[in-house]
Amino acid sequence: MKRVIWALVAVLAGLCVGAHLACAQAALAQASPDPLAAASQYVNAPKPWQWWFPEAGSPMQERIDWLMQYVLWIMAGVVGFVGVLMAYVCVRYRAKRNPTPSHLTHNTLIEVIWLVVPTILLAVIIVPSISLIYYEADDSNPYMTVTVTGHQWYWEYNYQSVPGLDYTSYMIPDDKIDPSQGQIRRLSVDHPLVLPIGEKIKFDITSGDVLHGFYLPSLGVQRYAIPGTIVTSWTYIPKAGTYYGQCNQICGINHDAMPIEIKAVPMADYLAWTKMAVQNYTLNSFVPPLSSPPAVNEYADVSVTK
Ligand SMILES: [Cu+2]
Repeated sequence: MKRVIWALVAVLAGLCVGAHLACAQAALAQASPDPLAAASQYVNAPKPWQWWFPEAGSPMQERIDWLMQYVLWIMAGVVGFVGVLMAYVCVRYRAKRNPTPSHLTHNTLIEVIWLVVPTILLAVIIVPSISLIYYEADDSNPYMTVTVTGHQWYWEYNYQSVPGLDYTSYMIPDDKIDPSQGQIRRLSVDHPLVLPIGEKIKFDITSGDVLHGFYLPSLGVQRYAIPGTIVTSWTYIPKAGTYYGQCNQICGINHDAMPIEIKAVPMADYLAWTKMAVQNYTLNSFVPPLSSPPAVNEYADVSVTK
């Protein structure tokens, strides 16, 4: 009897493994020939004369947008109310119209109101603020983790769940930008950070030299990259597309030349891309044509030498 049970368990385990493999293969089979093609359908880049936040590309940025407007309207109400009150008092109680001023110094009702109302306002601001801080800090149970290392002046991405996948990402110099390929001056890079959509992705952020800033405005991520320590953050991108960020901690002469480009693609494409990237992107063993930035930043140098 025991043998029969063990045999059944073995058959079931075999079926499970087989099903998993079949799933993985099916996912790979769905991948399009260019694994990054899906990312060009939607481009979340800054627009000329843009003055508002970028379109939110993650739930975190949606919540930041919401909280910003929520607090903004409360502030607008307070400023408006105080402004109108000041104007009224200035006009109504000016010396000409009110030659004998009142000597009243206390009014219990007003004093209670001006303590209680701001307390209520602070309470309705602090509850969603603290809740958002906790939400941002919760990087538990990610699907995958990428170690992001800032260097002078490029980014390095190490995929912890894909052995050997560790590569550098350099800005494409201005004279090599090809707009017909969808490349954007000062934002496009040679090797973007590729992430699957619909999964929680954790970032372990650090630096190899000086302070950098890993800043992804449309995803609501902003963390310092600090030498010798790891600061974490996370994202979840529902929509396939291309998202941009920049180093936002002044880190030296080419600080402006280390943008972040993220290609968010469906899982099947992501898996297909990792296979390709492991073979081609290994750090220090693959020197792509554009991976080395110019020895000096022409623009920065011009301003320095002038
Ligand atoms: Cu930097």
